[in-house]
Amino acid sequence: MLPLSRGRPRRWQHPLLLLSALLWAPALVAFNLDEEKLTVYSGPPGSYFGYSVDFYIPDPSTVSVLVGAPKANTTQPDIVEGGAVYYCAWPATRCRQIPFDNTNNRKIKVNGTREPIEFKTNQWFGATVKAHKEKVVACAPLYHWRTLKDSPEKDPVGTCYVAIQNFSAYAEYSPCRNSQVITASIADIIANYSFKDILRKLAREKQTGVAPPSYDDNYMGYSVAAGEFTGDSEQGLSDTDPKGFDIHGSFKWCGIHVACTTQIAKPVYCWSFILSELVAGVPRGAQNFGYVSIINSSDLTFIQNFTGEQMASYFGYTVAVSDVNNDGLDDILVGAPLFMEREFESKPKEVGQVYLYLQESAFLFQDAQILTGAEVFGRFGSAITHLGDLNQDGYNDIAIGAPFAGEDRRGKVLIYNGYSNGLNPNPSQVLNGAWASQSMPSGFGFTLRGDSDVDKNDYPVVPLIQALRIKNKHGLEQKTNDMSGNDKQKKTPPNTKLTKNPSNTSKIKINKIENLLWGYYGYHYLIVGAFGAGKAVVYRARPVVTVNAYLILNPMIVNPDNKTCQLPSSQLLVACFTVRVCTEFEGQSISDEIVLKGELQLDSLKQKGAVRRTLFFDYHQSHHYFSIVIERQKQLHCQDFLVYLRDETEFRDKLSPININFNYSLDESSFEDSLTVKPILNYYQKNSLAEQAYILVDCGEDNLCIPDLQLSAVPDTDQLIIGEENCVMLIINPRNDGEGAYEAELHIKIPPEADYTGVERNNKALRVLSCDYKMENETRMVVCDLGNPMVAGANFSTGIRFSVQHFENADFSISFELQIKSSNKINPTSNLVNLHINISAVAQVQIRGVSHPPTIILPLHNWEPKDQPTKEEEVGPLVEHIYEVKIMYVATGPQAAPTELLMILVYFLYQ
Ligand SMILES: *[C@@H]1O[C@H](CO)[C@@H](O)[C@H](O)[C@H]1NC(C)=O
Ligand SMILES: *[C@@H]1O[C@H](CO)[C@@H](O)[C@H](O)[C@H]1NC(C)=O
Ligand SMILES: *[C@@H]1O[C@H](CO)[C@@H](O)[C@H](O)[C@H]1NC(C)=O
Ligand SMILES: *[C@@H]1O[C@H](CO)[C@@H](O)[C@H](O)[C@H]1NC(C)=O
Ligand SMILES: *[C@@H]1O[C@H](CO)[C@@H](O)[C@H](O)[C@H]1NC(C)=O
Ligand SMILES: *[C@@H]1O[C@H](CO)[C@@H](O)[C@H](O)[C@H]1NC(C)=O
Ligand SMILES: *[C@@H]1O[C@H](CO)[C@@H](O)[C@H](O)[C@H]1NC(C)=O
Ligand SMILES: [Ca+2]
Ligand SMILES: [Ca+2]
Ligand SMILES: [Ca+2]
Repeated sequence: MLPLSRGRPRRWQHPLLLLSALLWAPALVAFNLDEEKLTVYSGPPGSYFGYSVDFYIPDPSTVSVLVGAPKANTTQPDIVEGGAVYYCAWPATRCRQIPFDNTNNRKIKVNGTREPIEFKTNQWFGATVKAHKEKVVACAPLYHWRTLKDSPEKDPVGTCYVAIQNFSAYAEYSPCRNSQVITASIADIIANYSFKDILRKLAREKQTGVAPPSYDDNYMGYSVAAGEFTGDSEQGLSDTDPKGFDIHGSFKWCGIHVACTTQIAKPVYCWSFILSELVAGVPRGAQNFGYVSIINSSDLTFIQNFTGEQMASYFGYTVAVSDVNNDGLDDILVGAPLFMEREFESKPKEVGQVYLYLQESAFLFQDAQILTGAEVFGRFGSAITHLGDLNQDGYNDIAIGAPFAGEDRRGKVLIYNGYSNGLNPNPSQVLNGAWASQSMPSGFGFTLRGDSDVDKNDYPVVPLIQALRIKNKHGLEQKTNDMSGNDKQKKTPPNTKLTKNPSNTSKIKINKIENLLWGYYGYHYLIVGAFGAGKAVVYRARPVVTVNAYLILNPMIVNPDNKTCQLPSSQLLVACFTVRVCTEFEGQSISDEIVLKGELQLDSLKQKGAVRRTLFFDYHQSHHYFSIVIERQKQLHCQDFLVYLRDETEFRDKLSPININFNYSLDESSFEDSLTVKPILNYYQKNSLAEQAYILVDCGEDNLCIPDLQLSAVPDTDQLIIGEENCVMLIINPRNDGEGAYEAELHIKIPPEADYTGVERNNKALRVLSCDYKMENETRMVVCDLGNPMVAGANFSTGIRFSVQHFENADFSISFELQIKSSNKINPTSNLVNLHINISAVAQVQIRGVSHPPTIILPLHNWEPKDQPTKEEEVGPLVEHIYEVKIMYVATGPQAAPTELLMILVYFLYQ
């Protein structure tokens, strides 16, 4: 078990937790486990109920839950807190202890007195529990026994019990001596069980090599999972088992793996195909870097290792196997819950990590995809479980526990959806524990168990066959014989009959079919243990409804002059069109009829408060809410809505498309049944769509207006005289040689010397435009309306007047910048016109000059020219000429001041 605290000063924890809570972005949707209809089981206080959990599905019609409570008191006489496993019927919330062992410690006679040979008090029975069909294995890792040496010692060997046939027979199995990972067949354990023979060894037991004592502290096999990593699984589908380990003639081999360490005995129970491999975590191996080994399950030799990247990160504390990218190859997930993130120059933060190794081919894995915990000391990666395809998208999904994360260290479980390239790095859902940390954290998420096993436990096979029978009724090809009931009839695995080539592709297919069937039977569950609070919570997946929706506008281009619809209760004729909404749905485990809440918005891109150009014919609103009842199997369900265009005088924008938006949600009130979980809309499918209608304008066949805007301009004067109050009129000729230009405007940038004074109104040849003065980004502009649209062939002249007088900073000319702009998509602007008007002045110039020094007498006294002068004085003596230029304006007004200019010319005399 991981230490709860690693001696880090406590005062650190609070501020960091607060900080990380701020950084934590919760998933927006709860997809797709139901967080309302939970089943919460409770155990005796202090019993650590929830430390281990598993499903117990003796037949496909019954699902129940097994919960380990390793500190529970039992009926065993004189044993204190021996630990127990509870059977919890589902969906009832009551649990009862399974009587694996009712006995006291066994005793032997030593020198005439009876002494205990074993010690069950505090043995932690129920620390692990695994079930397969009607068989259950649970272990007591801290079980001690008295060595039969001359000087007796208490040796913590751990022990396991198996129960079979609906808890009607029990047997003990206590294999741990020196080997580290042991596998044995349940059939052998039951057959050879003897209450008296404590040191019994099974003939066909398999174990890893005896490790030297220096490896005792490695925690070899602390976590174990099974998967296929050598590419030989299809042989496992054959009906002859080469190793002869199958029981009851089953095509799947079923055994116990017990990992024996100094601390714990953990069963993994059981894997299916004889040739699949074990994956064992060794969190303290490899000099405390931790590693994970793939172990050949037939001879328990090591095939491949993954090593942790950080010391004491507990890499391998958990391992899980799942095919998350649906390529038919099992992938490995490894948790390192104490991993410290070291950001540049900041203190390391213990956030935890999970590594996903995608299998590329036998013995070959991609570099790990890394998921990092979001909360300091959250212990992200303490538990990882395969969930099956929770959301029914064809990819297996994963749950990861962060048992000390969240508010009050309530614990969190994060759901990650698989996809073609691994796991989606953002969780689709975060489950929060309900129990605040008291004397100890509740540990919500310390233990996780998803419903269907990646190691292909064969219980899904029975529903598979039943489902096939059901499908056969619907006329599907009959492909399988009756495989339900007695295992012995299973001469051939039914899986092989589903497809012609029993290769990887068949495996994919089986995976899909299993997932489908699990969904079909509503069997997607997740059990989360919270042993600190003595709770186990069962979540159920909400069936996923995938809606396909279509929005069809008819006609898409609305001619405003085609006024064929008469508005109800008025004589008004309007142009109108139809909005058709069509929907259909897919989804497993849902009723044959669903109800959607639909919402249609007309002209939805217009700002709030702006005029919506279209309205619903029947409601005179631009918004409409309605219900859609869809039946399965029916073709598209369609509904029509008539929409009309307002009168052209009520809006200006004829060019921008009318956006029509449809969005929908599930009408949850239609799911009356309070027992079943409510379906949920597919989170990865957009639940809104939009289409656009266009107002027909004079834009030719293609209904696309391409204007050809031309602009020219001349001033009515070509001279501006400095000092005078100048008046200038620009005679402007805008032209449209193409199709209509929408919201066409003439933009004139005013130079700083000029001011806008108005539009020329007294000249009949010039059109009077409506113009406005505007300030845009410190630029002064005049903007004139050229029409909406500025029709094809428009060609006229207009006069805009300015006064020019501020010459302080003027150059030799001033310039106006003119352009036509429209809102058309193609060719929206005209040529840019830059109009220069010269500034003229008549001036009188005075120049005076002096030289300094006034005279130089040569040759210079004490001076010789240097061949390679390095200093100024070596070039020659300095001579300065100073000129003063005075510009006196002739035509100036009183305000004009003369400008003076000083020029200094510097020479050096040389020879
Ligand atoms: C088990 O019983 C002992 C004594 O009978 C008691 O002290 C202890 O608290 C009990 N433990 C639990 C988990 O109920
Ligand atoms: C049994 O008793 C004898 C003598 O009393 C003693 O020497 C011996 O160590 C005892 N054996 C054990 C196993 O306690
Ligand atoms: C298992 O036993 C319980 C009662 O202990 C009984 O209700 C149930 O029907 C049995 N199941 C089977 C498959 O025999
Ligand atoms: C059962 O146990 C005996 C010894 O107790 C052993 O010789 C025999 O091989 C065992 N049988 C199996 C199937 O393991
Ligand atoms: C994996 O590690 C184990 C234990 O340290 C070692 O015995 C084995 O040789 C390693 N296997 C490989 C393939 O590296
Ligand atoms: C006129 O509008 C009606 C109603 O939307 C439509 O069915 C018809 O096709 C339109 N006619 C033309 C010529 O656009
Ligand atoms: C005003 O300046 C901003 C930022 O420089 C720019 O994005 C914007 O387009 C400018 N507006 C006009 C009308 O030039
Ligand atoms: Ca294999
Ligand atoms: Ca894979
Ligand atoms: Ca999925």
